[in-house]
Amino acid sequence: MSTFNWETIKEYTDIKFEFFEGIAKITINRPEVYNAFRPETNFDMLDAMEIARERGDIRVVVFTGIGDKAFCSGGDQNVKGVGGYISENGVPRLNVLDLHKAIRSLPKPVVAMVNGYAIGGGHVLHVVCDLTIASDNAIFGQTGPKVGSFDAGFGSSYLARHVGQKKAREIWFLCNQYSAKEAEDMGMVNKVVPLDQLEATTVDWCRTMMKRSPMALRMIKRGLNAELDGQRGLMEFAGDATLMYYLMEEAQEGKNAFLEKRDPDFDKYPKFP
Ligand code: S0N
Repeated sequence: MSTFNWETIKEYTDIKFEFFEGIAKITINRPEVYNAFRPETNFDMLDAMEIARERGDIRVVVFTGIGDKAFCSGGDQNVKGVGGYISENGVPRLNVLDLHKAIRSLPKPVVAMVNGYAIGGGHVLHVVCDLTIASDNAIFGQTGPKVGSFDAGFGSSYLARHVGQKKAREIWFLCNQYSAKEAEDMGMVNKVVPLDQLEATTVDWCRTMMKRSPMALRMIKRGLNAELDGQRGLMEFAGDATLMYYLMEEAQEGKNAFLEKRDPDFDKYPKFP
């Protein structure tokens, strides 16, 4: 039971999407399968992420799972078919990858609030988030090579940035499970707290981030992503540099001169060393 007054932003079948004081919370709501995701769950989360991107009053996004058993247990094995997870219209998909891209791309911090098992694709989900806060009952691990799947994308390469190459290989090759404390010691969890303090701690961290400069956080996220994301990461970083340029009078002068059919006067703007 939450002590915070979360308001529903939009109703979905597979998730809850709520708002409280600048924080948008996406809760996977499939307790019967330990919050495993199916294609429709990912479509719901993608739609929520689009709203979170557009709404200026949403400053931080939190991912979690319903209940106290699981954050997310990965892809729903009941709908796994040939070529992917079978969506309601019969099409096989791996659209969780679109969610990973949306989390990386969102120009706001994304926090995984891990309240139980973070397993398989659920483990990848927390890895992809910017920060992870876990309850002391949380359990982490990959299962892919045991159940016929793998994530050689962010789920491996970004994980290796957190825990190092040897440990990342151990996590994937052995498919062992790790306690929250072990995950924290490895560097893939920021903080571990008792379950009854998980949401309050997460809200506290979000409130702290919301006191910081949003543009500074945005650029830090872009810079940290760019190191791993190649040309796409550089493009997102460059896009935000362009955004900041558009905010300068120097850029306005170029546009105004064009509209006023005159030569632009860029001499009047400071030239920094
Ligand atoms: C989580 C585990 C360890 C919990 O064990 P425990 O406590 O013994 O509970 P169970 O009785 O096993 O589970 C409770 C109920 O929940 C159902 N359930 C659990 N997980 C799933 C699931 N993933 N799909 C469907 N149902 C699930 C159980 O069946 C049980 O239901 P009832 O009570 O009706 O019997 C344990 O449950 C466990 O190991 N779960 C499976 C974890 C797993 O293997 N997940 C899938 C891993 N693969 C992926 O996630 C795919 C990822 C992927 O394909 C990918 C590929 C490329 C790029 C990215 C990805 C990506 O997703 O990231």
